[in-house]
Amino acid sequence: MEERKQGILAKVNDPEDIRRLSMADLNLLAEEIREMMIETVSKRGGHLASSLGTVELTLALHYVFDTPRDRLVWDVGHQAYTHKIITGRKGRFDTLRQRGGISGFPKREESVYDTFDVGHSGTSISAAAGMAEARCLRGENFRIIAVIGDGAISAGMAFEGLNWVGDRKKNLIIILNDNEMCISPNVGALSSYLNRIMTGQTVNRIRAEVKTFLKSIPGIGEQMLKFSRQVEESLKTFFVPGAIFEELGFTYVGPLEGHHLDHLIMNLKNVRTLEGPVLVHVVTQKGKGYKFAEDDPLRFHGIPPFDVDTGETFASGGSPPPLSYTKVFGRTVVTLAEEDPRIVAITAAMSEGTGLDRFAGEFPNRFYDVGMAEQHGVTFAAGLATQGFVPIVAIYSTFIQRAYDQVIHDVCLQKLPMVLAMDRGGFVGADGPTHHGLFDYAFLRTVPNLIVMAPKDETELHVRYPRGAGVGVPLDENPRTLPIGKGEILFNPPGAALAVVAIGACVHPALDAAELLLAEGIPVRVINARFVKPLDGELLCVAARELKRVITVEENALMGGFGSAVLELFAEKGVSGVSVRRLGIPDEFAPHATQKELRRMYGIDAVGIAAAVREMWR
Ligand SMILES: Cc1ncc(C[n+]2csc(CCOP(=O)(O)OP(=O)(O)O)c2C)c(N)n1
Repeated sequence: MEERKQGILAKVNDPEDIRRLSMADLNLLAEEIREMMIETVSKRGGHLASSLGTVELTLALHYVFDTPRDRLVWDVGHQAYTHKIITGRKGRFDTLRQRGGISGFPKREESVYDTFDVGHSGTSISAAAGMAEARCLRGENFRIIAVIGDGAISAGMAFEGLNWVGDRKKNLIIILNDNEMCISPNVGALSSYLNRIMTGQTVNRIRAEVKTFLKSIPGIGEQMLKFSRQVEESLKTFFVPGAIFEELGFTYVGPLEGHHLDHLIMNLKNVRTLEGPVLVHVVTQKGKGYKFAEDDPLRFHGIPPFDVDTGETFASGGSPPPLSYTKVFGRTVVTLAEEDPRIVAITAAMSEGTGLDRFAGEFPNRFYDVGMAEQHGVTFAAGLATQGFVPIVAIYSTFIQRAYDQVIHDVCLQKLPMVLAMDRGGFVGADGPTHHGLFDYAFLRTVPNLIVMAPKDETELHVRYPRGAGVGVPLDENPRTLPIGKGEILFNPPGAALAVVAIGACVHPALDAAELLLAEGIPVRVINARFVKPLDGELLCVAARELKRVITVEENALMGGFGSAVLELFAEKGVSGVSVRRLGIPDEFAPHATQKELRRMYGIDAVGIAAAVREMWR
């Protein structure tokens, strides 16, 4: 049995091989793919539950459609592991999310089967729509299929895409992969609507209504009814309840059972023949086929390495790791909210990821999960702020990029009080370039009325903080108020003749570097800048004038980032004759690798900072 199973996946190198398989072998292949996925993710970590839920759907899509000629466009892309395995990357699947290995998301440079780079939600429909226009302009005739989850379709962009596609009437298929889950259970009116569809009540009611209506049309009605019954046989549910989508200009097909290959293949073959925009509603189960992931899809959404037999993640040996920034934030918000009833908290589908789940438990009436809708979340918070509430909006740095205009136009322009707590500031590690939070210093510091701060460790945690564990410093029982725009000198040995000015997660590595250097006879002053804006002008200008050599360190894009702000300050204040070197991320997208590897690569860990100091010291 084992040998036979291995045999099928071994024979599959691209979708052409799949199209030759019998239904029985396809089902075995699905099993083998699940095994490979579980095995690999248990070692590498990754988005297991979502990808387990799309095994049959992916096989059916590649079986029925002529990929790569037909374009398959994934939304978010975290559910595309089967797609990767059967499109020439089986042999490299073991390198998933590792430095130099394959990405956890579709990536055009990796394969011709990856039609669009993804990581953020809601892009598939618009990207597919662009491809559809290009196809028309060129007079070509391939199929385009966007695959989007019930969570991702709540993104504003997805609605914009639906609005466009329904109107343009071009051939385009949207597969709505509905597992009723976002990362946590899905929220929103559309999600409830899909839910009602799945109960089947609406299906039957509308079917009955349509049939009565058809029968009432003399002559033609009877014929249409007969025809529709035939089509219904194959499409299973022709008179469907997707009224919302139908009204928007789509032919709705579904709900289809997403784990029966024969049923999926038969229906997709019919869908392939339909003209105009089509929305196929496929019902899947997140975590399908692996008990632990089925039972706890939230934990297995994005999971670090784990034991396949128990489903448990591996505890790091030795003393317990420091608290994560996320945990510290989650606790602090609860403490603050106990004292201040004006505080409300908002997340965009990431209660657990941002640590707000604790707040949600304590203050359910003051907590809002707006779904994968960052723009809405920020402006919604602005609305609350106009009424005297103090919203704490917790969104990962990379996703706040989505709500840039809302931050400018709806919050800062109106001087509304709000805390934007940006988790995952800096490198995120294995999720890679779509998810690193490397631009926020640069794009936020230009906005008037905004204070931009990054804590050096968990005690200072406030506005933007990195992924992962804190430094391990003891937490202040009673958080102190930090004066706005004030930095601090942390290390100032006698004879210091160079200042390392660091911000956020780079402060502790700068201190470590300073200790290394002191042992070599190189005394440097270490400054924790704390604020990107307003900068502590006095502290920084005094250091520059006194020491004449300054190195800035940040885990952010150099262009327009913290170091640039320091240079602007020196220019404005007429500080001259000072050598400045900026350490950070140059003008490129950082790849996926561990946070440690990336900090090493970009020279912003203790070793890199020390090396930069030595060079300048000479
Ligand atoms: C703009 C944006 N916000 C948040 C996220 C984080 N995120 C990744 S997957 C996910 C849930 C996706 O749910 P769904 O689309 O239903 O797919 P499923 O995982 O259930 O298959 C979230 C919130 C993201 N990738 N992009």
